[in-house]
Amino acid sequence: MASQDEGWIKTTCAYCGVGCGIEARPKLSGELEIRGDKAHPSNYGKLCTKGIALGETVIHDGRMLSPTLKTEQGDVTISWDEATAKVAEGFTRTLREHGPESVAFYVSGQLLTEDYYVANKLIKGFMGSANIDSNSRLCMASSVVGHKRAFGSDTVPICYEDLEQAEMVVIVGSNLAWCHPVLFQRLRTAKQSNPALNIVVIDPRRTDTCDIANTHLALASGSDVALFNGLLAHLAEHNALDNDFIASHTTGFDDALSKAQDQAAQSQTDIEHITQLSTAQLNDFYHAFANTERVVTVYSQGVNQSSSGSDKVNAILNCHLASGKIGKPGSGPFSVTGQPNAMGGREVGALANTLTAHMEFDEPEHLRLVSEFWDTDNLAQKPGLKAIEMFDAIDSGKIKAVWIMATNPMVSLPNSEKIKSALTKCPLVVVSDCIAETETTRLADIVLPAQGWSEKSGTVTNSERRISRQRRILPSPGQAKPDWWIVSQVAKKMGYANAFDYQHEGEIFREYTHLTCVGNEQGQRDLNLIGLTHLNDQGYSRLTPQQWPVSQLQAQPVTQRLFGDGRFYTPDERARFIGVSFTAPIAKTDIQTPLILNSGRSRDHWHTMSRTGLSAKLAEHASEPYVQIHPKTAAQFSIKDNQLAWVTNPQGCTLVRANVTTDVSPQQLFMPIHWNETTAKNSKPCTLIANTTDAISGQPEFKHSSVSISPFISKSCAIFISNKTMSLSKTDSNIDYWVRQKVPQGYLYRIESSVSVSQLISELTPYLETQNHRQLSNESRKDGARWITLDKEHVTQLLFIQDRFKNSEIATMIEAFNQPLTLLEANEIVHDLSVDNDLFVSV
Ligand SMILES: Nc1nc2c(c(=O)[nH]1)N[C@H]1C(S)=C(S)[C@@H](COP(=O)(O)OP(=O)(O)OC[C@H]3O[C@@H](n4cnc5c(=O)[nH]c(N)nc54)[C@H](O)[C@@H]3O)O[C@H]1N2
Ligand SMILES: Nc1nc2c(c(=O)[nH]1)N[C@H]1C(S)=C(S)[C@@H](COP(=O)(O)OP(=O)(O)OC[C@H]3O[C@@H](n4cnc5c(=O)[nH]c(N)nc54)[C@H](O)[C@@H]3O)O[C@H]1N2
Ligand code: SF4
Ligand SMILES: [Mo]
Repeated sequence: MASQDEGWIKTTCAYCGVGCGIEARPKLSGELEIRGDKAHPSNYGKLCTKGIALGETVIHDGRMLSPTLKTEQGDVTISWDEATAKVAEGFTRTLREHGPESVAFYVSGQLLTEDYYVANKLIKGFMGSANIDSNSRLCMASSVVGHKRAFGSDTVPICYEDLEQAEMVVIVGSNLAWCHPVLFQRLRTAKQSNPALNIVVIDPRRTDTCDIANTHLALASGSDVALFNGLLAHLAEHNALDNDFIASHTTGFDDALSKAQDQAAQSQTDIEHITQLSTAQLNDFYHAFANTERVVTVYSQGVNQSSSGSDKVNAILNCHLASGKIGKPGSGPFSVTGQPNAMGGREVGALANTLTAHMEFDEPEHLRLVSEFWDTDNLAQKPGLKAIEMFDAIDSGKIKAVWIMATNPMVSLPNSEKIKSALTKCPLVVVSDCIAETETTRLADIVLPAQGWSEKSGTVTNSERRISRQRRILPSPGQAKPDWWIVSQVAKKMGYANAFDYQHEGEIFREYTHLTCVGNEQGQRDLNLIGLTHLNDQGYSRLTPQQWPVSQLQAQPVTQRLFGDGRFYTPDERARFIGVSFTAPIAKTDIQTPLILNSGRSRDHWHTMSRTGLSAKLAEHASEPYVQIHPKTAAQFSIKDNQLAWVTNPQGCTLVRANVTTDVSPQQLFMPIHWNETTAKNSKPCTLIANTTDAISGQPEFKHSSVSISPFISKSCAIFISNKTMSLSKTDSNIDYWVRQKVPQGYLYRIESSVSVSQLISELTPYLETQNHRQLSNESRKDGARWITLDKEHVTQLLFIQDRFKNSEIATMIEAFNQPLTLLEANEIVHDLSVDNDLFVSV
């Protein structure tokens, strides 16, 4: 038996960009024990619910176990050798016949830096195409544009400590409490020890983040540019500018101010009108910002995922530059990253419009340096297509071969039907994932099993630019392989053996650190890892968290903020103000679609639920897809709390549970992004979201679609618990609604229908197991029918059908599930289920 402190392996959380350090230890049961790493400077031992539950999610339910060819006749298992040969042959042929514009990689912030680096090197360096984009396009692209426009580089200047050193923290379009919970805890603790810390939340919705806020500004959706332009004008008008900083370290101030003043001059009333905030609310906020020395502005998807996302970012950066609130302790703009390695992807350059290692396509010298470093004569010379353009090009047939890694675009890209049409038409769709059945793997020609968290090994970079190791802790199931290995095998088979002959992820990391130093001798670029270039395998294996730039390997975590010297990465080393003007979101409401749909995250689920969907504990917080709706709007549209409702627009429709709450404004609805066709019937907000984007960043406007809502009239309900997942298909027309929830030992399905109880019975009973199972049934109840399926001694299925269920009944069923028959017969549970035991018959 291991002692309290033996056997723990240090790694990093699988989820958000806070990048918490975790210690994990395998249990004999195959599960993992998890605890926070007290030595990690992101979290100092703290974890949130998702981090703590990681141990529950390393089960192998639903894992993809071997490379598979998807054919019309069904799935065919193939060897790695065959699979990588087929992928290599497919891409080689497409390149030969149609050129570099006909191929694409669509990758993800959930890849490790080593995976990302190799994928980017293969397509840009050797296939000669820059058609590689990441799901970071949906997430961080507007911030990248904002940073590059203002700073000349994609730099997050801040460190987490700044939140603790600030006197005011402005949180814009971020539900930090749910999405970056450990940072939120750090902020809450800072507020407890310094009650004077002023926290302002700017979000159309009331969220749990408001719990620690002094002020919540529920601005109109999409109006942030007007709000921050008003702030810039206020700073100028009230003598709150840092004129020395503006004069010595910036350019473009006059233009930015005049644009902001134009907005303010058409005047305060205009800003009030656009933002729907009162003069008092605006003035209080402006006054506090102007009169507080140390201010951090945290922002996230409420800013980035907008048709004016890039301008929103620069509107915020303008205010920090104008008041000199940057590069100083407790001060600065802070774009928090979403995925565990969103930052790493930006570093290696796995976006269509950047080259690599913070080098750019529009710098001939960078093209030369990278060609030389990779020893290639086929480096892509110009940017490729951004995610939305890429899927449009797949749909139009221009792109004929795509490789999707670690992302689920059928769920997460806007206009799901269009994505489906594109992937259905595309001659070659390769998908690398850990999970066999995702909406995207269903449309693949070849699927490749990747190692997941706890199996894979490499590095990730968090929101404060800190590089940490993710370490291998468990063996991987079946034939799952690291993503870098899969890409390298394909590269070798395409004829690039020399450039991809990696034996170990540490070699890739070392190569990447060297690349960050190329042409960077005078500190031309911020991203410089020279201090890590000498790491040998053992050093890599033991690597402790390092915040970049790394001039020297640090034994203890050190914290550094950037721009403290007022030097930026533009040619004249000055930051640039960018003049911005408010533009309204693209989707307009009208009589048919009078409401605005906002979408985002729920506390205990992660994206398309491939991992969090495996934890019974995490399923308890929100077990169904929902729509938040204001009581007035609910009354207007005849929708009752907890009733199912159709949310529709001409593009599509979804059916989700109404959650009537004053947290949203009367004009706005909010839907979570997590449920999709593998976990529910018809619940994806992306079905309703158009693929309109910010013109510069290409980031979709996920937070503002126009929709309508109407009640669903339910006549029958069922609760079906099974020890296996079931495929209730989208086409079962009488099952209008189903959603799957993980429960201990099985999966619970909530089902609702507009047909009668008896019709629903005939629809569902075919799903009962009969082979080698015994059934107890009670079909003569007035209000419905009940079945219990037994496998030897245990309940393996429970199916209850009636017109509605109380939550307490569902809780009792969950408890009864997978219990031995003797327990049922002891009557307690049978009694709780209010089933007359005599009525059970064995079949
Ligand atoms: N639990 C959980 N945590 C996660 C994730 C997850 O799936 N689950 N995903 C991770 C990822 S990849 C990301 S990118 C982050 C996202 O983290 P966040 O950006 O914090 O999350 P969201 O819920 O997408 O959106 C944040 C808020 O923006 C608000 N908003 C909408 N429109 C506007 C607007 O016009 N202006 C302003 N100011 N606000 C607006 C929404 O009401 C919402 O509350 O979370 C990360 N953390
Ligand atoms: N409506 C709406 N849509 C949104 C958003 C929104 O706010 N509203 N937010 C957007 C944002 S910010 C983001 S980041 C995206 C996220 O959207 P996605 O990236 O599509 O979501 P995930 O569920 O995280 O998909 C990751 C997939 O990769 C697999 N995977 C996990 N680890 C690995 C690995 O190591 N290797 C491989 N090969 N596979 C792996 C998982 O099983 C899963 O299927 O959604 C975007 N879409
Ligand atoms: S805050 Fe983010 S990184 Fe930290 S434990 Fe939670 S999900 Fe993981
Ligand atoms: Mo994200």
